[in-house]
Order: sequence, then structure tokens, then C-alpha cells
Amino acid sequence: MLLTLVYRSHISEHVHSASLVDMVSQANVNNGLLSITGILLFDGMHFFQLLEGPEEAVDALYSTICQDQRHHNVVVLMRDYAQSRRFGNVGMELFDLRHHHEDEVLQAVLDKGTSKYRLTYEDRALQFLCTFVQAREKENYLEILPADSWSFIADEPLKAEVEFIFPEMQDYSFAFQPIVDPLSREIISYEATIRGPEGGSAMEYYSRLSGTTIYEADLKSKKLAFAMAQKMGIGDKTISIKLLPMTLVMVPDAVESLINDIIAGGLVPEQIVVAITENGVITREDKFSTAMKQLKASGMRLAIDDFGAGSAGLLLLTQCQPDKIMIDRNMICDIHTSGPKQAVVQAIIRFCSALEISVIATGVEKPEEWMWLDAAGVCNFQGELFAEPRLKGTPVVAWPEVSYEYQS
Ligand code: FMN
Repeated sequence: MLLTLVYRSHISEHVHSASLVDMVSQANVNNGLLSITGILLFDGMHFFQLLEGPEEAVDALYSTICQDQRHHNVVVLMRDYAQSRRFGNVGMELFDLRHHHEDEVLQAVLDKGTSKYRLTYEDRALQFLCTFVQAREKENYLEILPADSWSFIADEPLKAEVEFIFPEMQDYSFAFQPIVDPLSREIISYEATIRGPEGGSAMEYYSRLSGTTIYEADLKSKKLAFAMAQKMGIGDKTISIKLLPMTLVMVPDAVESLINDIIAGGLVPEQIVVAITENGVITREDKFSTAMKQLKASGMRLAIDDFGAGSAGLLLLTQCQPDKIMIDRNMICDIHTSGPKQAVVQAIIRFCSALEISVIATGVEKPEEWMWLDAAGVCNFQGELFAEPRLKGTPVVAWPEVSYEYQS
């Protein structure tokens, strides 16, 4: 299959642009053997490359290019399949934007084209190329430091586990994971997630239930989460609980029951963030919206969980007007190398800012993911980079510190 891969990157400090000429002539031979075309643009700081050729060969070459120390912050902009090549002459060609006017470069690239139709009709690869040549979108190039520029240091010894036996509630427990603001070293909230008594997953717990008992169990379980949070001494921090949206529809007086359990647990509704996932299909919208009103009127706050993973996210957002959204972990994974994910998350950040909704990035595992999100304007994070969920207790948090050689 014919693959087109477009990426951009940043030239490394120690590289002299004169040395690129040698690199290009070697790459020209290599690409010829691999049946790959590599159109490379350089503006003095950034590279932009379009690679076109057999899928396996392009993927293999791209992973070699990603390891190349001559550049960094390599971000894929497009990975797509085509019926025919745009550039039939395999090899490698460099277009240096510092020495030519943008129209000349565009014309020179177009002259290399061998497929009249691909380069004429609204072609995404060509649009990317034009955008780079015209130096548009540069404000969205967020540059981050290498992964080892930050160390993550655990700050406090483990607190004792909460070993309470709640006699009537023995077949489940809760794990707690903090949501943090790493640069101000602040725990914003704890998220409580249901687990089996020995730590089995929420999915495992729910799979044992059937019919409407799922919703009743979902609601009833929160009583334990509130009681545990209070015993763990969360003080005036907020606690976030996940609720199936249909629980609010199927269980009569669900919000009232939730309020009673919050108060019985020694907490106040203002401390509670109810996170609903966008995947739990909502039928009976009238009942759902009544429950939403009651929930907000009680002082509890609303979050949309796993945002970006399902189909109803944007519509649900306009209907519920949440206080927070938690971006799904799959959207966060390797965001520093993915142009499409970066574009989507930047759009989420923009509309959340316009609507005064705070954004939480979940599932953050790599320093580079956090650095990119921080540069994009996200302040609140959840993920193993900072703290893993801990069964029946609050985990230790690892806070970022700038590594010695990056301190200015
Ligand atoms: N090498 C190629 O063979 N083809 C290319 O199209 C190509 N493009 C590159 C673009 C940039 C911006 C950079 C920094 C390097 C590029 N290279 C290219 C060089 C490769 O990263 C690598 O050095 C080369 O393939 C030799 O790899 P090897 O020593 O593992 O055989």
C-alpha cells in the first residue's frame, strides 16, 4: 500500500545547516533504493518532510528519522494512503526556504509533481506543504525539552491504609488517585474509583451485576467512597466520583440519596465532583436533565469523564455545561508526537476556555506528554507520572523538578 507521511521537527542546536547537503545526498541514494520520495523543506529552524512510498519502507525509515539526533520535537502531521504517488521520482530533495521566495518554492515543488490530479484537487498533503511554506500555524508549534529535563520526586511517606470494615459493603472497595497541579505542587482533588475488595477493576465489579441492579449498586457504592475520603483526611479538598449517567435516570431520587450519603460521610456537596462518562448512552433525556438541575442546585459540580473517547461528547458538553472535563487517556497518549491529537486538544482547550470549563488531562505517563500539555495551557493532570491509584488510601505524589543541567 502506498503511504504518505508528513511530519515537522526542530533542528538541533549543534547542527550546521551546511551539513544538510551531505545528509540529503546520502538520503537521496537510500530513498531511491527503498522506492521512497522525500521532499524536505527547511526554514532555518524547522524541517517539514513529505515521505511517500511503500508502507513498510516509509514506516521503517520514519522510525530511523525519529531517532536522528540532528532534530527533535518530531510531530506527525499526516499519515494517509493514496491511490497514486504525488511525486513519482523517488529520491530526496531539499528546498531551503531561506534562499527562495515562497512562490518559487511552491512552484518548484509543484514542478516535481508527477500526478496532475493529486496535486490539483484539494489535497491535504499539499495544503500542509503550503501552510509550512507560508509560515502559517507556527504559533501552534509547541517546543518541549527532552524527557530527562525534569525529575519526578516523591514527596511524602505513605499514609496508613484506611482499614475500615463496612460490614454490609464487603464486595467492593475504592482506589484513590489525585488530580494535581504539578507546577504549584498542589493536589486539586482525589478521584475515587470502585474496585473489587482485593483491587479488581471496576469493569470486573460491574460485570457481575445485571439489569438495573448496576445502577442501584453504582449509586449505593458512593457511600463508602465518601466515608473513606473523610477517614483519609482529605480535609477541604474535593473528591471526584464516577457515576453512570443512566444511574441518575434509573434510580428514583438518586440525587437526594447521593446528598444524604455525602452528609453521612461528613462531607459537604460543594466538595463533590460528579464525573459522568460520555459513553453511558442517555435515554430519557427529560429525567436526566432534571437530575442534572438537582445535582447542580445542591452545590455538587459536574465533570465529563473520558472526554473525546465517545460519540456524544460535544453535544453532551453543550447540554450539561460541566464545570470540568477530563480528556480521555487515549487522546493524551504520545500527544507530543501526534499532530492530529495536538490539533484536537488545542481546540478542546480553546472552547473550554471560552466556556470557563477547566480541563484535566488524564492518563499522563510520560514527561513529554505533560510538558506539551503544560505548554498548551493545561494545568491539571492525573496519571501515573505523578501518582498511581491506591486501593483504600491516598498515594504518594511525585512532583516535577528541573534537572540540574537544565537549571538556568
Ligand atoms: N535518511 C534517508 O535515508 N531518507 C530520508 O528521507 C531522510 N530524511 C531525513 C530528514 C531529516 C530532517 C533528518 C534529520 C534526517 C533524515 N534522514 C533521512 C537521515 C536518517 O535519519 C538516517 O541518518 C539515515 O537514514 C541513515 O540511517 P542509518 O545510519 O541507520 O542507515
